[in-house]
Amino acid sequence: MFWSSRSPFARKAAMVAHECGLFDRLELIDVPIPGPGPHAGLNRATPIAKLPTLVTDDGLVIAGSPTICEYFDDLGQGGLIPRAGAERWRALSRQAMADGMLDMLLLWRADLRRPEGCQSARQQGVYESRLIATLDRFEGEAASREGFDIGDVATGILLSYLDFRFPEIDWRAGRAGLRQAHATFSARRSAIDTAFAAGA
Ligand SMILES: N[C@@H](CCC(=O)N[C@@H](CS)C(=O)NCC(=O)O)C(=O)O
Repeated sequence: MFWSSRSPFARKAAMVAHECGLFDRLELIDVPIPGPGPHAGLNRATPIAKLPTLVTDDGLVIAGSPTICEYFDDLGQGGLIPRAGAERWRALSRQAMADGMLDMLLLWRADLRRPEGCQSARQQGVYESRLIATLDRFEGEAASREGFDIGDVATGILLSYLDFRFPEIDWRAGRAGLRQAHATFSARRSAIDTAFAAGA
């Protein structure tokens, strides 16, 4: 699997592999982001060159973290993605919301790295208000959450990414439910073994 220890989407896929008992069978190919140039292996596997991308021993290319997570859950019978009913759509939608927020955080971070005059304060304000609303939604649901599914993996990674790349955002303040849920998430073996590593 093409991945980076700094990519939240790659971490989600790696964590799901771990939860499904497949982590030891994964060969992780580190792709620096931003890299010095195109990565030949990744570009050969997928024209959009996104992390994570999985190539199976049979040569099947599986693109996008939700698809890769589903593949692992299916193969390893991890039970992280409910098979049917409202539970399935709830879990997948929570994953989609956390992933969508992560997409915004990547854009926010890219904007923050532009020279000051080229940044968009208005757009950053939009990212911030959506982040607050999303975290408040997750906080509202935290007390009634049971079990551990793909939505919990994605939410845990979103919160870890905030700690990793936006340490100035005190998302724990006033969100005791999420704070507790994240402490439990962070103690899982799969979270420890796939933790973000500092770097560029
Ligand atoms: N929707 C995709 C998003 C993947 C994504 O944005 N990956 C980032 C790393 S976190 C990436 O590959 N960035 C490099 C680039 O876009 O050139 C997924 O869930 O896998």
